[in-house]
Amino acid sequence: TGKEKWPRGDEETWKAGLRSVDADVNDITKSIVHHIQTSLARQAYNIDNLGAYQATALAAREDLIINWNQTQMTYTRKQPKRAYYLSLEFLMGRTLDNALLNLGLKEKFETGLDKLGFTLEDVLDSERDAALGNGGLGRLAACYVDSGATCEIPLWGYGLRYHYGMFQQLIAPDGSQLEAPDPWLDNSNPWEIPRLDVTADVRFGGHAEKLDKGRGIWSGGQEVLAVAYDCPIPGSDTKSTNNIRFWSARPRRGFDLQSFNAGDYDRAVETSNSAANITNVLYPNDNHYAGKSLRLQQQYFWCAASLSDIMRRFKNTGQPISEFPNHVVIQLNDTHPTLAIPELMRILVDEEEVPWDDAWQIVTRTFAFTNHTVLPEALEKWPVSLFQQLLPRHLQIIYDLNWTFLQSVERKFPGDVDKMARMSLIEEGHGQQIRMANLAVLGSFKVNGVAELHSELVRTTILKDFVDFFGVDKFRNVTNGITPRRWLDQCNPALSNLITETLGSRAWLKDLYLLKGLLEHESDPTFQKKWAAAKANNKERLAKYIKNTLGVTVDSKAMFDIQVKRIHEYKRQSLNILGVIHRYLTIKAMSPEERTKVTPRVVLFAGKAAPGYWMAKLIIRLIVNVGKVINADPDAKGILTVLFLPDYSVSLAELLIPASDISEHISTAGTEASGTSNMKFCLNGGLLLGTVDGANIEIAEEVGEENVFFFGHLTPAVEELRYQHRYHPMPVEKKSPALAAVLEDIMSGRYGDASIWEPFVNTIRQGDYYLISDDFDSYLQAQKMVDEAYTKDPQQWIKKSIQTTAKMGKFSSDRAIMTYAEEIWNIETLKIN
Ligand code: Z2T
Repeated sequence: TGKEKWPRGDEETWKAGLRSVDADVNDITKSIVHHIQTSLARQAYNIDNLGAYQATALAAREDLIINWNQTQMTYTRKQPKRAYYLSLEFLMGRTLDNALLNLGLKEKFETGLDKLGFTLEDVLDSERDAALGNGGLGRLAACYVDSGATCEIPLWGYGLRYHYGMFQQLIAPDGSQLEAPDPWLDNSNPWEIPRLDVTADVRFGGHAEKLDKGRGIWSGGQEVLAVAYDCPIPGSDTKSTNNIRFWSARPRRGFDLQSFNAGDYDRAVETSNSAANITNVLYPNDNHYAGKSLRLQQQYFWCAASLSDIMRRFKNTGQPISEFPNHVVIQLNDTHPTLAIPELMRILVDEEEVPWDDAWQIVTRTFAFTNHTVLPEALEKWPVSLFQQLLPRHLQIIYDLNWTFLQSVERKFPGDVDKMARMSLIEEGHGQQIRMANLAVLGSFKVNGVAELHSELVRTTILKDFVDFFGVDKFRNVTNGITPRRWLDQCNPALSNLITETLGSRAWLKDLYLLKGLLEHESDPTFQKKWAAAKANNKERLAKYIKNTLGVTVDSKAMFDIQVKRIHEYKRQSLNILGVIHRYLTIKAMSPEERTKVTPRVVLFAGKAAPGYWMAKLIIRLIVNVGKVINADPDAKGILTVLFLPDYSVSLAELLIPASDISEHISTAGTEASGTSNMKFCLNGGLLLGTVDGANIEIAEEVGEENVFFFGHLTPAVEELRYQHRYHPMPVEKKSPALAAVLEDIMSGRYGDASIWEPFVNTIRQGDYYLISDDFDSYLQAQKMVDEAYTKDPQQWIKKSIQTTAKMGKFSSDRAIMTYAEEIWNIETLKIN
């Protein structure tokens, strides 16, 4: 009949069966034991930490799901405008600790587990990271969904359920990076809810036919089934619980029946393998476009499934299609989901029979686009030939859009053929290519960069023509943010408790500007002592981890100097390690008496290199081998330790970040779009050593220039410097004798055969695209200031640390997400009761 009464059966029985969310310790232990017994089929005598984790996760998940249901029901009833965050990466890390904190149940679970003979710490440590992302871009998406739920915004994420996340990094005895797969789903994933009934058919290949009025028909090829897996995202201290819907690829049932009929079983199985392949693995490239066919298939698979899901949900509201942009806004996380633009056109024009121009109106009121880099090697351009093969109908749509678009460019800038060529969606040349950034800008109503400097560079360089054409109002800035729940409360309980005790409540966790209340206490010696004790505690915690994993003893009283991020030439881990060698050579040249005056340092590196990025891997190898030599040298003992910590991850970041005295964010000016680890370190009271780049600039604006250590050339100088390198090269010996000495030391064989390092040394001697030689002396200067500030006036250092944390309010991802909501999405918050 379609309209059945709800609930079926007896309402009172239904109500009595509902589980309440205000559990006490007794309910919690009962629930954990229940899951051990019935979900895991295990018992008291054969349950280990992993089992206890799984049961605890299942118990906590019940509360998440209850809130999730409540939230989704409210959305369905109230039909608010919804925002969708399309991201190929969600770097979630672990979930249990975060879920317990957000639910306000951490203490009760701790007590309950204790009664069952487990420590919460061990249980939390048994969880594997969900590493469905490379670095900054993916972790940003995770912070944004956290803030969306916390700020009570109807925001869903859409992503891919990769079977293998970010590879596991191993360091070989010779110092090289090795990669192992990350089968993160092997222990089963308690945080996902399979929705085997929520599916979409996604077509690849076949042929496209054009009808009249821009309409088309796409048929044939092969269809792949997308299956939904939902992951609840709890807000902090609210019932509001949002969703990330991850798509998994499956061969369609009854698929390729022809092959079965023909008895060609092998071929049938092979094609079904290829369908499931689509969500097999995350591409491990950060800031680099590789152009693999399977990656394009991932992108389309995910865009098509997500849009069909969004369209189905919109249609359930009963609104006419013209209302779509008033109910739906879709944020494109970089150009990866740009195919959603022609796909929505295809759905509207071919399937909903909306006239072409009306459809384009709807599309361009629906999408907004975030750019995350200006590096040319990262800009996606797909060969037209590949589109022709996989997405023939989308290619037609893109050509048709381009035709109209170029005509309007011609009208606005008559005769400017160069401009037309630059703005075209198609790049001509040896084989045409589709410029995804141009398509993303054309199809979006707002475009934003991720920090002030970056957004300005977007407007004045890579998208300048589009600013001239559309007007500057379309091009905005939303400076990135981080969630203070995970990146302070969760990872740094020592400091979080001190802040809460000092400010008198936990309200700062949802209004980070309240941290400025700490300034009142910056000169109070008792408070300063407690502040320093929290840092010392975190350094000891890290030292213990280093002892357990690498067997190396580090002096937790030494200054901890940390650089953790993807290994990339533009991020200049090379500058750091060259500076370390300089420090080592300086120490070697000292008398034993002089050495006693050196400020002891522990220099820590971590980060993954893309498996195909040869130079980045060589830099890792150099760091590891320099560390080996220094750590074994009695002359440096107690004053310099250098370590590369393998397999950087969200969980390792949670251990490292609270333990830093100083962290390094030293990209060539103008290359790091924002950076977000800079924010994490500063929020945890670590000082910043960096270039005038990305969000470093805004951090300095907030915390005060006197509290950061800036060095190096500024963005406007970079172009000219590169020109000089190219046409008027100057030997390193002349530019920086200190750097020349370091390079010579590397080539002396001290860290391994010169032939190993020659290609690296040559990048600096020849071309030096990332301006190592230009910034080296200034970097050493800044490091000297760091040493002096740390040793000469420890109390002043603590004060700087307090001031830094106190002034980081701006960098909450709550502020960022509210800016998206108010200035881009035009969307309102919705309280869940
Ligand atoms: C990425 O992590 C970032 C940019 C990318 O451009 C790709 C990836 Cl995988 C295509 C980073 C930026 O490098 C970093 O500066 C920024 O903070 C982060 O995105 C989030 O916006």
